[in-house]
Formats: sequence, C-alpha cells, structure tokens
Amino acid sequence: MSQTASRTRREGEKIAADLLTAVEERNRHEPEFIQAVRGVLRSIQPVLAKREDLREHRIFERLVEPERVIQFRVPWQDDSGEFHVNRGWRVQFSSALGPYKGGLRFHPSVTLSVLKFLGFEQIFKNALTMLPLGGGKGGCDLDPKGLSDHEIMRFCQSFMSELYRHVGADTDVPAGDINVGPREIGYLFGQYKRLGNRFDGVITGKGDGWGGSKLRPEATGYGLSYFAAIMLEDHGDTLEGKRCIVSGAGNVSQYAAKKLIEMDARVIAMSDSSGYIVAEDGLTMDQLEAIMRVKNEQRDSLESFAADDGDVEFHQREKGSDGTSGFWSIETDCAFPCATQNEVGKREARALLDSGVKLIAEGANMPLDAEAMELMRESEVLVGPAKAANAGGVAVSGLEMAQNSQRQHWTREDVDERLKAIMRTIHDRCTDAAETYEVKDTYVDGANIAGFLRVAEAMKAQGLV
Ligand code: NDP
Ligand code: 2IT
Repeated sequence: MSQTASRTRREGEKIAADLLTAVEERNRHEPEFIQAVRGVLRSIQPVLAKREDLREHRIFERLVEPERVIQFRVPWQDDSGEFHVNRGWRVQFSSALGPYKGGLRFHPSVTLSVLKFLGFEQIFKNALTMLPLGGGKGGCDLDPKGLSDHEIMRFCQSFMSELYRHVGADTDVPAGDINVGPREIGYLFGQYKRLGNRFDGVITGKGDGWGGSKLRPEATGYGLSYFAAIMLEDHGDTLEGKRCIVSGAGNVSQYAAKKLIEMDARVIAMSDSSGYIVAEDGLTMDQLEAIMRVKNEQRDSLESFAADDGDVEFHQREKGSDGTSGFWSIETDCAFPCATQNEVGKREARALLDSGVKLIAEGANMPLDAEAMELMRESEVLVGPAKAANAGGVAVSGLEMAQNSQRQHWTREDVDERLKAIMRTIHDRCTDAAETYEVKDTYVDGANIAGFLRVAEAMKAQGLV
C-alpha cells in the first residue's frame, strides 16, 4: 500500500471511530442500533476519508438521527374479554429518497433499538434498489403466538387506529415483517381505509385482487435465491446440486427454499422456534408445500410437520440455549439465515466454517452478529449482506406502489423479470463500489458504500433538513 493510501486509511478509521463514539454515547441503551451503525461505518471509512464535502454537511451525523420516532399505546381485548396493552412504534428514519418505506414487526423481542437498527439498514437497502424509497420500520412488542383470528384483527385495528394519522401513500408506506403477513396486512389496510375513507397504496403486501402486486409474497425469498445465484455465477459456479440450509420457516425461508429447489439446489434443512428438520437428499417440492400448509394455514410447527412425515429427522430446540448449534453444523455449501437478527454468533459461524460453507446469503436482517461477520471477513466465504440479498421484498413493494399509482396490475412474468433485473443491478452496484473504493469485502462493504453514497448525495442536494 502506498504512503498516501495508508494515510487515507488511517484518516478514515479515525473519522469512523469518532462518529461511532458519538453514536454510542447518545444511544447507550440501543445495542442493536449501535451494532448496525458500526457495521456501516466499518465499510464506508474510505468514503468518509475522501469526501470532505460529506463530512462538512454532517451527512452521517444527520443520518443516524431518525427524522421522527412515533411511540404509542396499543390497547386491545382478548376473546375472554380481558384487557391488554402493548407498545407500538413507527420509526420514520429517512425520507431523502422517497416516502418512508419498511415493514412492521410484531414480536415480543421488539424494542426501539431493534426498530432503529431495522430502519437504519432499510435506508441503505432501499437506496440499493434504485427505486424512490426512503427508510423506516415499525412494530409492536406483541407475542401473537396462540392468538385467535379475531384477537389478531382487533389488535391490528387498534394498532392502525393510532398509526393511520402518520402514514399515507406519499408519506410513509408500511409492509409486513416477522409475524405480519397477508392476514395482518388485510386487517391493517381495512382499518386505515375505514378511518381515512381512502383506498390508496398506503401499505404493501396487499392481497392479489385488492391492490397487491403479483409475486410480493414470494419476492424476498426469490430475490435472495436470485442474488445467491448471481454471486456464484460471478465466481464461475452455480446453485445446481448445492447442499443448502435455510433457517426459519416463515415467509422469507419458504420462498427462498422454493426457488432453490426450482434451481436444482438441495434444501437439506429448515428451522423454526420448535427446532429443525433435516432431509439428507433435500426436501421435495411436495414436502415444502406441506410445510407451507402447516406454517401458514394451521399456524403450527415444524415439529408437527415432522410428526406426519417419516422421511425427515426432527431435532428439538434445546431449552436454555439458542438450540440451533446442531443446525449450523450440518455439512453445507450455501447457508441462508432467514429467521432473525443475531441468529449466527461466533459459535454458529465457527460451526458453519467447519461444515464447509462457501456462500452465505442473508435473508433475515443482520442475522450474523459482529463476531460472526468478522470471522467470515477473514475467510474465503462469499457473504451476501441482508441489505443487498434480501432487498427483493422491498423492491417488489416499490413495484406495488408504482402499480397502485398507475391503477395498473402487472403480470407475474413482468414482475419476476423486473425483480431479477433489480437483483442484478444491486449486485453490480456492490461490485462497482467495492472496486472504486478498493475494499476487500466486495458485497458487505460494496453494499454499504453504494447505499450510503446514493442517500448522501440526495441529502447534500436537499440542504440542511
Ligand atoms: P415470519 O414471521 O414469516 O417468519 C419468521 C421465522 O423465523 C419463523 O419461522 C419463526 O419461527 C422464526 N423466528 C423468528 N424470530 C425468532 C426468534 N427470535 N427465535 C427463533 N426463531 C425465530 O417472518 P419473515 O420471514 O417475514 O421474516 C424473517 C426475517 O426476514 C426477518 O429478519 C425479517 O426482518 C427479514 N425480512 C423479511 C422481509 C419480508 O418481506 N417479509 C423482507 C426482508 C427481510 P416460528 O415459525 O416458530 O414463529
Ligand atoms: O426488511 C424488509 O425489507 C421488509 N420487511 C420489507 C419491507 C417492505 O416495505 O416491503
């Protein structure tokens, strides 16, 4: 490395360290948010060193402060008449590129820190799609497990009774995320429409036939598999015959698995909160369809699926641990963590490396914790980071918004072509940015740099707001 290059690197490290210290001091009780900020800063050091204009405009300092955070009470009544109260939020993080856009999560682990990390990541993910989308996220600390349809409906109506005054087709457009699927989107949209007397594109993931886009349910998982295929193609390889493990058994996992099977990869294992299943020869499409019925219609567990299918092995989640260490030790070529943040720590990452993994594509948001990411950086494993690899979902949400504005409904083939093209563009923007800034980790650093630069230029142009 030349003297100038090493001076620039040191400068970048110092700027990033100072910025991180300030974020840590102002957000002491938000570990997930700090983790996400640290990850982005680690990648964009060369940009910060080179672009004095962005430093003068305090772009990063502004970007880590959400434009607006809304917190509200969600009171609701269960079927036996008992009252309950939950806490709801919407984090409107950045509108530099378009209306705030990002999902809603209902899970007991939801905190403001979790939603700020998700909203922060969403800004760069949405930027990478090249669509006109800002970044946001919302949700609630509800545990919906075991609730009846009527309870879910009343909860969604109460949640939207507060949220509706803050969202709108040109203001903030929520969508689904963990435990918010087509059923919840329907109830949320119904209440928005009733309160505002408006049928507009306020929320994406709507049903086919009442404003939804074809392929939105499949988009995140399909996009993830397309992205993995492009990464491999760029390295002279394909998914054909590859042993794949997919964690989670929800929306993203199901459609990632479906597309992997269609592309002749072998899906050896999937997991959920009950444990994990292993099918040594790879799941068949019939088995996957049965899993989808159990999870989406019966709202039951993989344990229950395995009880009816003699051809898969079931391993129960061990109590008192994250219970998935065995899962990450399965001999594998490609791993798709698609459940939740920090599901892969140092121990799981070591197990994955020992298992022979060559590619990891993140379907969940931030599924690799900082230590796991560091281990991967030191290895030869190709890592497709969440903000690039799982951007297919929000991309098709962006296409749903476009269709709603035009009062049009595109065909499945049309949406699929656009999704493939967007995943290719995201891939190439990562590799181009990595090349321009001469960073080591093509996808992780490239995604952060390309996403950051698009938002930063827009913020600079729009002045001090
Ligand atoms: P779902 O609710 O459909 O599925 C989540 C799956 O992960 C379920 O199988 C669930 O188990 C499991 N899971 C969730 N949290 C935990 C936990 N704390 N411990 C163990 N298992 C857990 O959600 P999605 O598939 O929509 O989302 C999965 C991930 O993908 C999230 O990180 C989300 O942010 C991300 N994502 C989602 C997009 C979308 O369009 N939906 C777009 C981009 C990213 P169980 O079934 O037993 O509850
Ligand atoms: O994390 C994500 O990208 C999502 N949950 C989808 C967001 C969206 O607006 O479609």
